[in-house]
Amino acid sequence: GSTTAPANKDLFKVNSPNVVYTDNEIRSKYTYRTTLVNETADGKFEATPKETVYDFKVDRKVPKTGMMLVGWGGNNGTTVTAGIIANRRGLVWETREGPRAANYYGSVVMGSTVKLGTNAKTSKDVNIPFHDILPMVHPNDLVIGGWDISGLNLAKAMDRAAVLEPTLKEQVKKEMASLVPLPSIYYPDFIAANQEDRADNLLEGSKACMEHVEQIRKDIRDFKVTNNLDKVIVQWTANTERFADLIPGINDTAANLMNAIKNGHEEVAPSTVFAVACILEGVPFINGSPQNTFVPGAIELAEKHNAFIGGDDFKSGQTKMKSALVDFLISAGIKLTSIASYNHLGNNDGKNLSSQKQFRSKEISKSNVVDDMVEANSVLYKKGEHPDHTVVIKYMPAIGDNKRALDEYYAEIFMGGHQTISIFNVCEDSLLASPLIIDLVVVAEVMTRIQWKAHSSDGATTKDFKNFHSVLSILSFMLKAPLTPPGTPVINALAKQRSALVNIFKACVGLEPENDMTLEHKLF
Ligand code: NAI
Ligand code: DG6
Repeated sequence: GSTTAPANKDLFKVNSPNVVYTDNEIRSKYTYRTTLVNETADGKFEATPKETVYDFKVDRKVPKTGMMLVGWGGNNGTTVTAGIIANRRGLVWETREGPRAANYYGSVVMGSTVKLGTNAKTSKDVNIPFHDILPMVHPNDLVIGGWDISGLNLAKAMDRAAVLEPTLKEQVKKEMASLVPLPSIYYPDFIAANQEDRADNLLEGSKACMEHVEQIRKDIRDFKVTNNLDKVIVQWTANTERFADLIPGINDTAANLMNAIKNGHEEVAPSTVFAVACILEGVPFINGSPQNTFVPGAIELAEKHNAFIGGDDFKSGQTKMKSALVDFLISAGIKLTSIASYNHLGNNDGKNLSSQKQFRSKEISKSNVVDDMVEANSVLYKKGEHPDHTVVIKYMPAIGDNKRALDEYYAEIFMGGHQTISIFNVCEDSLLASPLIIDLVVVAEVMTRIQWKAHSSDGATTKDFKNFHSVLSILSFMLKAPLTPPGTPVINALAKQRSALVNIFKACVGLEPENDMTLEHKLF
């Protein structure tokens, strides 16, 4: 059954005629202010402020939510599961540096704060946990399940991953051992051949078919019923697949994709079969890997079914730094001219990526992450001009999950000078990715409870509330190659991604975006 967030649990209440709280909903009327620009005949611009009034409606009932992971038995899958169990039980474990307690560091939802406003008496900023902006699922309450082509129970899989301290593993071992991944679909051509020896937990058949789609749908329904859940969110944290070829008549439209699955076409990837199953089941599906799971036909299918999708590829260490640092350099007026990014890692992800086609998927998602920032600065870069950018990944088994990311940023500064920034980033890969898995689930779940209406200029509104677009670009902060609604721009700059996330949530409670002007401290 559902659990209702009682009104008195809310950390704050907005005092405004534009915001109404009922037992079940928060309703806000929000004026969205933008600027429309016209280019004039003499090559100049005319900028016109524009206002659009929206009604937002947020369902306050926080549902009992399940998180199903594809690739549950991998490093991310086992680490996020053990991490949630440890948090739920408030575990403390010994390390050589002393005791450590469970936390959600690295999760924007659980670990960061948002400025609510300025204290009326002291004029100081009042910051609240991100998790309190809107009613949200607490990660401790997530019921976890999923699939893996490897049948090891989660305790053994956690040992295989070699990520967590033995003293922590010991405390979660019993519970982890009771968790066993469901059999999954395995089309060997899509992941590296070196993964074959772990593929022992398989549904029959080695290419796409409707039986696979139906089995995944049934697994989701069964999980929901068994655990008495209101909602399920599915996330792909399985191996990186190769890109699927885009073939007219096969994966270009929703109808063609469905036919391709029915006919067992070899270019339909397992991740796309999972996406299709989730879309048909009305369950949000998020892709944490770089491959093109969301072929055009899958996106169209999601739009048709009003189902939510998000992707691609968790943005955890090197790329997160890049999307902050490049934004800083270019917005500081410094001309970045090259980025060299080297990685070596020794986990199973690295082993899979040692195969050329799978590496290519990752190379693409890691390489396109500065385009928007470069394109936005026509002072530094001519049309079509780009910094050089190279991405290298090597498999080094000995270092396990402790990925090394070495970056050199080379830039041109004042009067022909140069600035070289070298970064040596030791990213404990799965410990950075696991909180992102949580953020993606929590934010995607909130998005299933937000609806909107627009007012036309004469004040009339559309009759019915609508969902946000099927493609949840609001998830971009957590993703390297953000999927956006067809025809809309991709934003990679980290600060902008966070602003979009925070300000959309604030708009839902009728609050203005944080503009950082702090005039109250400047004009008196
Ligand atoms: P992993 O290799 O430890 O885990 C992947 C799991 O997926 C394995 O247990 C494998 O047996 C399973 N698997 C493969 N194909 C499957 C299928 N068709 N159905 C069900 N299970 C399947 O990798 P890890 O480190 O957990 O990463 C998972 C994915 O997340 C990779 O694609 C990786 O590139 C991506 N990623 C990881 C980041 C990180 O920091 N750890 C960051 C960004 C992306
Ligand atoms: C080496 O780059 C392996 C990859 O799977 C990365 O560890 C992962 O994609 C995280 O990438 P980033 O660039 O966000 O650190």
